[in-house]
Amino acid sequence: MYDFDEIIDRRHTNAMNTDGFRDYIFHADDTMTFPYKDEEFIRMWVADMEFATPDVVIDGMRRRLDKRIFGYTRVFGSEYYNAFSAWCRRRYGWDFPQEQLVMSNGIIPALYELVDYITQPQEQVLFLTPSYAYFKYAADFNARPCVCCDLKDQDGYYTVDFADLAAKAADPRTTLFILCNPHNPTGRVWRREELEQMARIIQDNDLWVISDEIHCDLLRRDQTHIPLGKVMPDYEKLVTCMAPSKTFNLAGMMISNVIIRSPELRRRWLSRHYNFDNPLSIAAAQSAYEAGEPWLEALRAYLDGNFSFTAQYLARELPHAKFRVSEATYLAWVDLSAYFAPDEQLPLFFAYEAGVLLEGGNMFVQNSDGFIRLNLACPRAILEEGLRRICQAVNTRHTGKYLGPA
Ligand code: LCS
Repeated sequence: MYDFDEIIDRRHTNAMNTDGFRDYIFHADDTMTFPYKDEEFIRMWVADMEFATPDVVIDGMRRRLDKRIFGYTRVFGSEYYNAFSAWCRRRYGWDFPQEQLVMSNGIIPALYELVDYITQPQEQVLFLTPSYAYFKYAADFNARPCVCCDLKDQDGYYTVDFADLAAKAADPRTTLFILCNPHNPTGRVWRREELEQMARIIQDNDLWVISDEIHCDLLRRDQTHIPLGKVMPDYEKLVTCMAPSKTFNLAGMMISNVIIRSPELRRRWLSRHYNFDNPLSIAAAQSAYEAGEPWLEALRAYLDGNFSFTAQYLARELPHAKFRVSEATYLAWVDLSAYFAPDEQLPLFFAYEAGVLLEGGNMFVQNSDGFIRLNLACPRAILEEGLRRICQAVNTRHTGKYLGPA
């Protein structure tokens, strides 16, 4: 019914994925050359998908196109709220009042603003590492220091070092904790007990918390997402971010949901935020929440298949790689430290030696040396070719070297 094996040509669409990699991954311009033509790369980097957005979403945009006028637009009334809140109730058993919902042209811009609105200069922002780098950039942008709490890696299963988190949260300079729930890049779905422990630390230290739940719809089928808001039902200093962008491959539409409990923070947001939304994006997001669920369930099944395929492939071809299927996201987090020195520029190695674009190492702030992150949201045939090239490049380089027991 849905064809996730279809290979779609993304050239000439101004896609970051195809045209923006030199700048984003390598901080280079068009003069940077590779032994591969751009169209020969297997692209497993930025977190968008190689799958078409569902037809119901495109139909929603088409209905809006047919209205023919695209003047200044904002989410008014209850239709959008009804669609999105019903989604949260249905899927997460979680609810929030309409007045708490504000819109943003993306979660990154929301993080940049929220750090400004919430913290004072000298106050510091706490998050778990490895981390999606924009948590750090949001602090840097506002000239706020960061404090990082390294996750513990137990055979590829990441857990929170609660003693360290509690100590860093207790520092009086720490006033904001940004939680990635579920976690990019490790793919962890935080269990209820873990969220409860984090909640206690947040409460004990009276911290603000932003729970970035952008990946919450994309879980393996045996996993369940718990919004932090459900664990902290009465905590006012909580902001929750969710979006249709990852779920339905709509990142370029730039629409996301920010749920702000504190009336004071909401007032600050509404007085300073440039509050307009794209009319096509509203139509896309609303249609997705109203009618996109069957497609999402099929997508999740396909992604589960891509993860098991990857696990089998790596176990067979790269026995010293450590990999555990991510509980959430379409991102695989692979430990190649048996094969590479900690300071190796892994994205550069794989671009030159394998013709694969991926992210890795210090692109995830810290506690990430020797790791690569592979975007598995692509047709199986592309995934297979990407893995083949990655394994071949690593094995070619290491022919004859003893790497220790698998
Ligand atoms: N928050 C997290 C945790 C993300 O992983 C991403 C996208 C965003 C926010 C971006 O939100 P937006 O502004 O698009 O609404 N993650 C990406 C990544 O890991 N690579 O490319 C994008």
